[in-house]
Amino acid sequence: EWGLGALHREAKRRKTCYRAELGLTESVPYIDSLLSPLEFYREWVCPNKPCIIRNAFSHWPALKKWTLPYLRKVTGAKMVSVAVTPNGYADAVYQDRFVMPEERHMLFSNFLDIMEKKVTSSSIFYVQKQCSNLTEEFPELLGDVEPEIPWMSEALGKKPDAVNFWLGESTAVTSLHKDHYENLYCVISGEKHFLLHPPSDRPFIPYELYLPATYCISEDGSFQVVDEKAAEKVPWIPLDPLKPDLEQYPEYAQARPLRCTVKAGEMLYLPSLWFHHVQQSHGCIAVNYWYDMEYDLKYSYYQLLDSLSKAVTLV
Ligand SMILES: O=C(O)CCC(=O)C(=O)O
Repeated sequence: EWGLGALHREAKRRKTCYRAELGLTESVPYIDSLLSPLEFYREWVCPNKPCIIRNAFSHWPALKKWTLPYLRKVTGAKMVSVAVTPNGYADAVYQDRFVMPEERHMLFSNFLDIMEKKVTSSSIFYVQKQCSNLTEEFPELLGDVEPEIPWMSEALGKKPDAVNFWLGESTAVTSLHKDHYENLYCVISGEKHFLLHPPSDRPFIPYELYLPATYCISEDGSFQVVDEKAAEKVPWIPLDPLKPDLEQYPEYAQARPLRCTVKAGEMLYLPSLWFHHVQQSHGCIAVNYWYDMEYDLKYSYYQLLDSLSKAVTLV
């Protein structure tokens, strides 16, 4: 007999089946031994499933060597790009704009003074330039890691598009977004806290169009949000998954975030098109490898889901 209770149970069962069919789990699984490139491709890349790999880079000198004093000794005298914001949010929605950080060129040793709390500032600093900044701005450090992850390059048949270096304050947050990369995210020291959504959660995640702007610091030290000239609007996610506004975005209640902490010595495989929001412990050091995704059927289906989600929002 199909009473309301039975209908609810059936709906719940179907939802569970659909999540299981998509290979979605309640938590991010750990793997301890390194698989062959083919096995890794078959078991994780193809099904687009995240995992945390232990001991994937235990041979890197960086794990022992990279302390803040060591980084100061090796690269302290160099000018590097640092994202500076008043609130810790670079590339995020603020005051109805998509606001990018002030990109400050500064001596790395001055940045380290802030990280080591030798100098205080009301601004928030994060080395997070995603243009292969490890190879471009910190080549001295490359020998302590690897220019690519050999088994991933073999699995995907390509080299990484970017190798990025991340170091920042605990108040620096990366807002919810997704990338078209297969991402191998390696934590060297400290920890990163990821909140993840599978691409299939797209219908529940709001996007809106925003004029792009940049934080600019004035002489008195206050920040202004300055519009980019003649720029097109940017689609971005206005929702903060840590305190979602369910009155404004009720669909988000149906999304199922997965949370995981990636500790020093661990590598997160973050598949392409997964939404991620990232926080960190103070002074966390990380390196990640972005491999361009295959624009295959998975991508086409995601594009279809994206178009359908937009169409439903417009109705
Ligand atoms: O570590 C972070 O703050 C952000 C990482 C990220 O967004 C990425 O690797 O795509």
